[in-house]
Amino acid sequence: MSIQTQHTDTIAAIATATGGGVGIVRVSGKNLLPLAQEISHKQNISPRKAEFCSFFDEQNEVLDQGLLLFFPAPHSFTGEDVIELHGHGGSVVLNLLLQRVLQLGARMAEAGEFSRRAFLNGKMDLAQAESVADLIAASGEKAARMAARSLSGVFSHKINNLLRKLIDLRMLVEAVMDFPEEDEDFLQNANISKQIKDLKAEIEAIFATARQGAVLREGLHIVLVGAPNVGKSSLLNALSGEDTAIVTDIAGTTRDMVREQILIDGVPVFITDTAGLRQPTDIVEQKGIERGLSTAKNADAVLILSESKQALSDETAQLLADIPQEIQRIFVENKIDKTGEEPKLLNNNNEIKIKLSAKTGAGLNLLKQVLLEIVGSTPNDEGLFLARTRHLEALQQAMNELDNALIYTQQNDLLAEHLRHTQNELGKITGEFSPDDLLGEIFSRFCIGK
Ligand SMILES: Nc1nc2c(ncn2[C@@H]2O[C@H](COP(=O)(O)OP(=O)(O)OP(=O)(O)O)[C@@H](O)[C@H]2O)c(=O)[nH]1
Ligand SMILES: [Mg+2]
Repeated sequence: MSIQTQHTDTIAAIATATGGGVGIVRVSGKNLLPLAQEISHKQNISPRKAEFCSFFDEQNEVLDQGLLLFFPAPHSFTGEDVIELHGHGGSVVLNLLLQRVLQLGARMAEAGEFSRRAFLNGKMDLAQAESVADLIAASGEKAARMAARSLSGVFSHKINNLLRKLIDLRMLVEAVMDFPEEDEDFLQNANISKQIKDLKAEIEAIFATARQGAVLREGLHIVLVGAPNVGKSSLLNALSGEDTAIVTDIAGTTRDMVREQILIDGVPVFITDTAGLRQPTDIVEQKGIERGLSTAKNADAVLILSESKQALSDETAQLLADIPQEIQRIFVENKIDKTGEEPKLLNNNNEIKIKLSAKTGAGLNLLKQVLLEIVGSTPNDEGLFLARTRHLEALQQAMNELDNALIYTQQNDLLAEHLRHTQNELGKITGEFSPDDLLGEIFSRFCIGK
């Protein structure tokens, strides 16, 4: 069934997590006043006003008491009639209330269906709808604040601004195509190339911010690698403040990956400790090392550990050669307490080196600071918004299309075509040009009741 034809029936779901003091059953559909009257036995229900009432079952027995809220269309979250029944939060009583609403003609809402209706009824665009899910799932305070910013339209506003400029440009080009004999030099005079370059620069800036937002949404993934016994597991434990990984002075202690999630300044960071790199002594160790390698290849950053004043092992140098260039490398020289060095952060041509001690904790703050810099998280990150990989891809494609457009500034038909593609790509972010199956995919990842 296509999404467009789905949103005529009445949907209902428990909108709150179970076990709280108050629980909410939410209903959305057309013409819901009779349902509200039936369940509450009240005839006069004022829009958007909390009504204290009893909720009744079909035998006119009281199921629960609470507040009823009625939001007539179009002034509601979904843009349809919405009813909220605020009862007690126990899961049994909430389910009874939900059953009663289903009996009165509603069906169970699918995951994300309320938000999908809000999107389809023009209450919010796709980027905003996605930020609803992100706000609920936010793993840290920063991510939550940024999701709230996206929800309020900061990101969408930037995209719509770009779209407006792009449409102006397309109108110019298409006008010249329609009346070529009148405006031979018109495009030259309008300096189309410069306008395209300016637009691309704007997208680039938004891309940079969006990428930070995407990292914050997903969290920063870092992997600890290095020779046996350099202190990888000790560093994991020091960062997390827990004894998660086993630490011994036996080389080859860690044989499988150990993961831990921490928050640095509200930013979620996922740390993976790996088996020390050396010629494996058995198949278990070999598998452990292989897994570590493949995780490192997909990380946002790898921390390459060595002991202070000692060279990298051959195996570690080999691993470095295998890791894609775009993955940030941070060289950590551990155990400075043994050599008596001071904690230090060195940055030579983007080669970052940190001297620290996992044992005493000296220099750990320098490492945390570097990790936050990778996320681009500055104390003042007001302009940031939460973004998804999907958004980054669309922005990247839009930039590619503008590059193509720049090649064809002398060939109006091809120029027009690439500008049209650019607009399609940007439109995917706000949902203007998103096909049904993509929408289904996006909303199915929401929770029920949202
Ligand atoms: N003095 C000192 N000792 C450390 C420090 N960090 C780790 N160690 C010691 O070094 C030894 C190895 O530490 P681990 O954390 O197990 O090293 P690893 O890199 O995880 O080793 P594998 O799991 O075998 O690859 C242990 O005896 C630790 O106590 C440090 O900063 N200073
Ligand atoms: Mg270890």
